[in-house]
Amino acid sequence: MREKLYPGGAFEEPKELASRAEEILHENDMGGWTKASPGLYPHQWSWDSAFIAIGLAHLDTHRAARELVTLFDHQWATGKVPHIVFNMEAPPDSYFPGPEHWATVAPDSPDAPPTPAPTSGLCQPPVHAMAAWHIWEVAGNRGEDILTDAHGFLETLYPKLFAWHRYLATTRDPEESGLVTIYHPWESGTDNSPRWNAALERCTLGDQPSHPRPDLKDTDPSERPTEEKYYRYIWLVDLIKSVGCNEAAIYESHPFLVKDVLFSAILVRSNEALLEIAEVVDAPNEERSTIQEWIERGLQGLEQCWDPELRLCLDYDLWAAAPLPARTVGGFAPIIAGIRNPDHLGSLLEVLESTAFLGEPGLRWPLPPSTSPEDPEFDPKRYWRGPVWPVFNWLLWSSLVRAGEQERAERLRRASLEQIASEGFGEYFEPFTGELLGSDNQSWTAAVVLDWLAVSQTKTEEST
Ligand code: 2M8
Repeated sequence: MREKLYPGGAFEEPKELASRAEEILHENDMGGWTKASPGLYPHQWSWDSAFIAIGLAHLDTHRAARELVTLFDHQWATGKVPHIVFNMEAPPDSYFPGPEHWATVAPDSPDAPPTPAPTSGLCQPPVHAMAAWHIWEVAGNRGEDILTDAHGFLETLYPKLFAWHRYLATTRDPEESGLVTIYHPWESGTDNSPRWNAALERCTLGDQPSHPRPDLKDTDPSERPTEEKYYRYIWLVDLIKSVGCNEAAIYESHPFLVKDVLFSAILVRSNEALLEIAEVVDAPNEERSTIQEWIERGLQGLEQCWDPELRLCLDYDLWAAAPLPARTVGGFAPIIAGIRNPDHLGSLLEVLESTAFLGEPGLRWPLPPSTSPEDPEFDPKRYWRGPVWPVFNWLLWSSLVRAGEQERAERLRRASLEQIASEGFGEYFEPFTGELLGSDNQSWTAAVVLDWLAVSQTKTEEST
């Protein structure tokens, strides 16, 4: 057994943490939108931008709102918010697959995004309504002018958010199961997670030309997906392209159709936020009832995915008509959705504290590895297969706060801040040594730090 490194003592937040987080967001700011990281990710990623907006709100609510508005400027006619909006000034060999590879939908197709169309054809978890609501709440503490500005922002964004959620609740859930179907592991945001192993292995691959791997230029290959996995990712992209991103055709024949529980849980939580926004902008009652129905359906759908043996929520492979067993942080999806079943919540909290996650004695900090060290697919360095992700910890922390689990949430927040103060603003971290992995100066890590520090600020104000 490894030596326990986490001392668990008092931790003083270094003063420079906030200024460094602010600097990183400033350095990655492209004027109206923020690149996900300085080198590895030179474009605008959808859910990264939502988290970034949550952090930016503490610096400038107007700029935070702009982050979302620029993203939604690229929303497709279907309501889909693309997973990447490409930065056409980034060198063509800096990221693959880039805009040239994605260029696929005819500009006159009814599904086409506004021209020019520098976006991918996939999407990512819908954190956006949560971010928009957060901006409104922060603006509320900042005076009348800022609040008026934020009101205008919510009025502009609300119909777009509604169209986005409607797309997810209908086109991505024709079964009305309450669970969103993803077409590619990249849509889950937890891209390389073993959650997708069985579904990926079931797909028979056709011939595939070799492809570039610019992601391996500055990052150790042991921290990135294997070539074998990448081959499958690009192959799935090419299948989606081959039908011009037509959703009906994809649903008919695409080999990777998976109900993603984490994505679906984030949708439930964002629908709660959308309902709040609907109230502020005085949206029609009919739309509010629809949002409420989506929430109920989402919660029921997640309930169906409960695995009594693993005591986690599992994704579901539509072609195999079978759950996808894996012990990953995705299994905590019901906590993120705001689960109402107290037995399942209790079980999830036990699993979270068990040796499968936070109770593993060798952890550098008591933070959940993205894949449990007890899962046979655990890999402590490879992305989403074991490392600790601050952005996921923020999701879990904020969900625990909502669930009334203040103490657990606070432990997570403090350990996360300690991790970042000690190692830097990494994309992810090795769970046992604490080593920073993937990209340094990752924007969403800086953003969640700003939000966590705002909580410390409130606590200090309350105690004085
Ligand atoms: C990672 O994903 C991209 C593909 O979308 C990649 O590896 O090239 C994931 O961690 C994803 O969740 C994240 O949005 C993106 C940018 O940070 O990087």
